[in-house]
Amino acid sequence: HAADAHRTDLMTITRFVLNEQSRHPESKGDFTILLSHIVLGCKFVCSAVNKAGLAKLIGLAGETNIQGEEQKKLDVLSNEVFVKALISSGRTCILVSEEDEEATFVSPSLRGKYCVVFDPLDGSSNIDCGVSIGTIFGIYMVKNSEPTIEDVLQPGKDMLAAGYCMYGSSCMLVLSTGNGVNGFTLDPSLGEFILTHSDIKIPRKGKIYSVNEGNAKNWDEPTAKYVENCKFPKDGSPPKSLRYVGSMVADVHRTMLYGGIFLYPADKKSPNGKLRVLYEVFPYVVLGGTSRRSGFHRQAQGP
Ligand code: AHM
Ligand code: MG
Repeated sequence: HAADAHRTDLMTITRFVLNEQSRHPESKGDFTILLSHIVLGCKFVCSAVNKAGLAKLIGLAGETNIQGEEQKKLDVLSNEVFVKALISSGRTCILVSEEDEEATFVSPSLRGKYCVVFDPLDGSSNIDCGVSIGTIFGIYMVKNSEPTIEDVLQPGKDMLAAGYCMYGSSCMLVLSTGNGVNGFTLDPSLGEFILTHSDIKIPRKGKIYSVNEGNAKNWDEPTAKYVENCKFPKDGSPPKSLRYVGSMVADVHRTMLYGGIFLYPADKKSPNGKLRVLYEVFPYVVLGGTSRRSGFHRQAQGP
């Protein structure tokens, strides 16, 4: 029975990536190994997030990151977990983390061909109150045999793969290798991410807008007008609903599933916008570019 197949023939994320990889006969499995280390990091952070209260992990670690924000213990822990998991995969050469001021160059003996940019625990303002937070990552291929900083200063469209893990009411990992977007939910009893949302497409129309409206006084005119029109539509359509978690991973995840718009516009306070382009925005260029209803797909150049 088909119903039985659903329960007994599980598409784990590893199986899924191995299937994808078989379409690239030249591949040696390096990407699968890298991904399994990212998955380990996500599971570790998920477990730490769930136990945060219990394990007294919450609280300030007394450190400040490059953006001048106070780091929470969970941020520090998540960063360490990902850095160690990525280095030990033996498949990375440069790591760029939101929590580290400088890029990490992996020592030659452990070096591989992938560069990983990531925000280990995004949504820092939501850690202490147990609201959804997440990890965002993007993967580039190193260009030359000797890695340089140029290798991580590549356009978002050149990322080979990107994804995020949301530590929410369930733990979900959403991944794209440039050919569709797929979502996997962690089954805690198995410790495996299982394919639950295949080929995610952003609905063409949505009824939700998502923005920090507390910043409205600093917006420029077009942004203010746009948001005003969400609330008081000129064409007589019903007003949109406002949803704003304040964790980009959660706000964008909802937008991918329900449609609508998420925005963090530049304003007088942050003229370049608040979100950091390399590890908070580019990964979503990959995910968004490949999950549009229009059927637009990035050229599959994946691992
Ligand atoms: P963080 O890296 O310190 O967590 O900041 C990024 C977060 C995003 O997840 C979210 O979209 C945004 O900051 C929320 O900012 P604000 O609190 O200004 O609305
Ligand atoms: Mg962040």
